Amino acid sequence: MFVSAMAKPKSEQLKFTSSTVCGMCKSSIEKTLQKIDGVLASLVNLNSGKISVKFDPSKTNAEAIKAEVLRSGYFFNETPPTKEAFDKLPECCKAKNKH
Ligand SMILES: [Cu+2]
Repeated sequence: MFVSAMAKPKSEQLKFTSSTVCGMCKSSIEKTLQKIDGVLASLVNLNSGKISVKFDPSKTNAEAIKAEVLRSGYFFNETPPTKEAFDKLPECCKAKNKH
């Protein structure tokens, strides 16, 4: 009776856009995401800034992932990163965020 619910894979997907402007942004966001316990896979599209993350919902959640992205100095959709984190970014990575 509950077969369909039980067959659901234990992973959820989170999609957001960020402020990636160069290869360094891409790799630092990837590193940030992969450090989070429960993140299974991440895909960062440098040109569009679109990021998708697959995670185990029993270990982490969208809010935690968002917090890590902001702490690493990058936008999570319209939410700007903390100033401290942003200031630590290499100059090249700040370009898009100066607007
Ligand atoms: Cu960069």
